[in-house]
Order: sequence, then C-alpha cells, then structure tokens
Amino acid sequence: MTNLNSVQYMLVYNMFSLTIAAMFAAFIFFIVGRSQVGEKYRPALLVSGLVVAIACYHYFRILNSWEGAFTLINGQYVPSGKPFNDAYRYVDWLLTVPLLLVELIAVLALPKKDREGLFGKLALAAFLMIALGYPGELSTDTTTRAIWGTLSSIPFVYILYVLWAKLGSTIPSQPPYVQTLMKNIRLLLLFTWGFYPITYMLPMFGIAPETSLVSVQVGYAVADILAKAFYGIMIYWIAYAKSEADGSLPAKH
Ligand SMILES: *C/C=C(C)/C=C/C=C(C)/C=C/C1=C(C)CCCC1(C)C
Repeated sequence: MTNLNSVQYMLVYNMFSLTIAAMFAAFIFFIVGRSQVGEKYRPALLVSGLVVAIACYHYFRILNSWEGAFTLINGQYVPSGKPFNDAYRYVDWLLTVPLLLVELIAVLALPKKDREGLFGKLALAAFLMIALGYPGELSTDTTTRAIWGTLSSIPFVYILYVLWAKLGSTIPSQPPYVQTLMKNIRLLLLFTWGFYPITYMLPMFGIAPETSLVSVQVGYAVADILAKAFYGIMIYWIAYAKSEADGSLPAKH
C-alpha cells in the first residue's frame, strides 16, 4: 500500500459508494420487474436480483476495508497497517460469475438437450479463471502477476468462446427484435468481461503504484456495474421482448 492524496482516496471511496447505490437500485428494479415478464423468464430476473444483492453486500465490506486501510495524517491518506482486503472482490466473483451465466442460460430458455452440461462446463471454467487470477492479484511482482493472469485467461477465453458460439447459434431462431437484443448482450458480455483482465494488467505497465491502486479499484467497480446491473437490465429487456413475442406477458390491470 502507498500514500494517497485526498483526490485519489476520495475517487475510490466515491466509486465504491456509487457502486453500492447502483447495485441496490438494480436489486429493487429486478425484483419488481419480475411480475412484468412471462412466468418462464422470472427465474432469470430473480437470479439478476441475487447477483446485485451479493455485490451490494460485498461493496459495503470493500468500502469498510478501504476506510480501515488508511489514516488521514496532515492531509495525506497514509496506510494504517490494516490490509485492504481484495478477497471480498474475488469471493464476490466466485459467487456472482456462475450466477450471471445462470441468468443468461435461463433467459435463453434453451431446450433441455442444449442446456445439458452447458452450465457445468462454464461454471468450472469460471471457477478456474477466478482462482487462478487471485494469486496474481495479490502479487506486486510483475512476472508473477503475468503468469497467473495468463493461466486465468485460458478458461476466460473458453467461456467467451462457448457463450459467443451458443448465443450465436440461438439467435436466428429468435423474433427479430430479440435478435437485436441478443447481439447487443453478446457485445456487452465481451466488452465488460474483457475490461477485467485489462484492469488487472494496469499495474504491469510501470505506472506509479498509487495510480495503479486507484485505477484498478475504479476499473473493477465500473466493470461490476456494467457486468451486473446493466447486464441485468438487458436480461430484463430480453425477457420482456420474448414474453411479448410468445404471448406470455402478464395481463395489464
Ligand atoms: C461480476 C463480476 C464479473 C463478471 C467478473 C468477471 C471477471 C473476469 C472476467 C476476470 C478475469 C481475469 C482474467 C481473464 C485474467 C486476470 C485475472 C482476472 C481474474 C481479472
């Protein structure tokens, strides 16, 4: 840990606070939104709600840990000696990444034979991706970070490939408007998930340690808002459009 000036410290602090607010608002949206889509798509929205609830909790803990890790001395935020706990983030991913996959599989409402085994394979790959990334995240040594990051990228590429191919193969059988939404969510997945390894690599570019600390935290928080809250909203749109197309929209009162 390094000293931070108040702008650097507050940028991360405010970003965590914003993330808590975004996750909480998204939670309410998904739970209320369940009753507005067809029965078949409601589990997907429930899972979206679980994801942002888990993330909201972890951002509380992350914010507490951030506060505890620094002491204000003469206008400088100096490391207090208590470590800033990165494990919250990785435990959060271990829980939420498989759930994000469940969300997507649930909203696609694939026939049973296409669904079989798909989740198991993706969940295992997600576990490996996160578990292999963690030792690198803790390391301040560039080579160590690069080795674990590379290993973690193997299951990462596998997940993106499978999702890209799977989504691609189901797109043609969807109603036209749903096709557009699915193409968009595929891009959103690629860009937001791709944001994590890019953020992870920042400390390897020889930038000042305080800049790298701040940018990694801000980068992950932005990625989490997009990959969880915004992604969940896209899942809602897809669920709504598919309910409309298959005539399962609940009757309006
Ligand atoms: C809500 C949280 C999500 C969607 C987290 C996703 C995390 C990743 C896609 C992380 C990927 C990583 C690599 C591909 C290599 C470097 C280490 C990681 C774990 C940051």
